[in-house]
Amino acid sequence: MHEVSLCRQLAAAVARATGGREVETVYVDVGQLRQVVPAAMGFAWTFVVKGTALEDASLEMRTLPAELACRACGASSRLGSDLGFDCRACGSPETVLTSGEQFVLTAVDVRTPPPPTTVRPGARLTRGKEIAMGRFHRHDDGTVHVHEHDDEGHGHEQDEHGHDEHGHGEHGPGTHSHDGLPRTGSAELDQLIGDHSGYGTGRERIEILEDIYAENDRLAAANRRALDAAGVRAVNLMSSPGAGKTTLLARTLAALEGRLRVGVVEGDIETPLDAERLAGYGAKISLLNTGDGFGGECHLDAPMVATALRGLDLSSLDLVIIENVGNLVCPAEFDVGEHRKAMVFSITEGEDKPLKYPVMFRAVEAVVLNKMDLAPYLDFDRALFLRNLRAVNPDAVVIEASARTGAGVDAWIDWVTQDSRALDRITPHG
Ligand SMILES: Nc1nc2c(ncn2[C@@H]2O[C@H](COP(=O)(O)OP(=O)(O)OP(=O)(O)O)[C@@H](O)[C@H]2O)c(=O)[nH]1
Ligand SMILES: [Zn+2]
Ligand SMILES: [Zn+2]
Ligand SMILES: [Zn+2]
Ligand SMILES: [Zn+2]
Repeated sequence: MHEVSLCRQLAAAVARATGGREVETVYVDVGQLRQVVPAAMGFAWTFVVKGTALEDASLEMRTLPAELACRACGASSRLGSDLGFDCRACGSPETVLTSGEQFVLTAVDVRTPPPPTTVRPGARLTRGKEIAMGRFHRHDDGTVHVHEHDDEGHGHEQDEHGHDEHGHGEHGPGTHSHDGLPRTGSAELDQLIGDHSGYGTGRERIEILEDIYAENDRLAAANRRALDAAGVRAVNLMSSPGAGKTTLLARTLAALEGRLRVGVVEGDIETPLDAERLAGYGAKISLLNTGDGFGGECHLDAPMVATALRGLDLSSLDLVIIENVGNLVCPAEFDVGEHRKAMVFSITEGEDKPLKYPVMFRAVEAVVLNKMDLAPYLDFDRALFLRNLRAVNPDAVVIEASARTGAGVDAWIDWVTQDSRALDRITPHG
């Protein structure tokens, strides 16, 4: 499940940011186009943190709507439920996404340790090591004092309980009560009424703003540098399960054998089956079983591909094709260091898929419309599919093919080899 993988990365980021402190709440902002289901996210979080130091940490997720800015008229608008990317104001397709793809760890609440020294309740200190939110905390004026706030947490930044109004800067020991009870004039009684007596731990909010994809993107850039240094072009090939990636790759390798030095990164959840189907064409295959130490991911990410690339001698290759895990959701979200993304779409999948999986269909430069040999037996509406595709991706190259019969595969081979340095060694087709 997509959410499990995201929660794993999130948990790692939280652990990095909090250094083993006890975490109460994790706050994330998730863009609408990340296609994260809040309930599934909550379930995945519970599953991922079970038995870890984050076991008791709860997850607060906020969904941010997708927003478009129009290059033609300047208007900004929200993506509608139909997920069309045209400007709502003027209808222009020249829009850029300004929000909706975030996945950001914004903050965590951690438990703060009890105050290091015994502090007389209500005592006014001038120095505090910790900006804490709880009984022992510091205010903007630098005052540190100890008193009880309601246990459900409060934000001094948001001024939820109105410190400004009651002026912590001015008051002396034991002269205020947060719960609105009248002062008795007796410091001792005020202490009791206001329950300023405890020295429990408090809560501190740590602002983080870490893009969960940032770590992946750094490694993707490193992969790309390694490929570039070796003069190798890389294509990330994606699709839903069974659309025909491996069948198309087998034909591709057969056609390029002896003409272009090809390496394949084969991403598969559990089995070596796809890799075995690609053996015998002279290509180097690096198998990545994502169930193998990577926790059964539903996509390839940059660290996995970095591992796989180490299994290929890049200096002896011209082109690397990465067969991603069959999945229309998250593979598109992870830059693995490729130069171009393409997808195989089987005409058995239904014309509505571009609208249901816009992130995938937007991410690619080429769509292979596969299993065209089945067209006579299906009621696939090609024009409707193309209309839906154009609504989310006006520029993608569409290649109609049958990986089974080989029809149209030449056009795909032209596309996939088009900027490989050894292109001049390829004899023209036909
Ligand atoms: N009729 C027809 N069947 C095809 C075509 N391409 C692939 N298939 C069949 O579709 C099934 C899945 O093909 P694969 O190549 O394994 O698909 P895949 O995308 O690699 O699948 P995963 O790696 O499991 O996601 C196989 O039975 C193929 O023989 C095609 O053009 N026409
Ligand atoms: Zn507009
Ligand atoms: Zn206070
Ligand atoms: Zn496959
Ligand atoms: Zn995934």
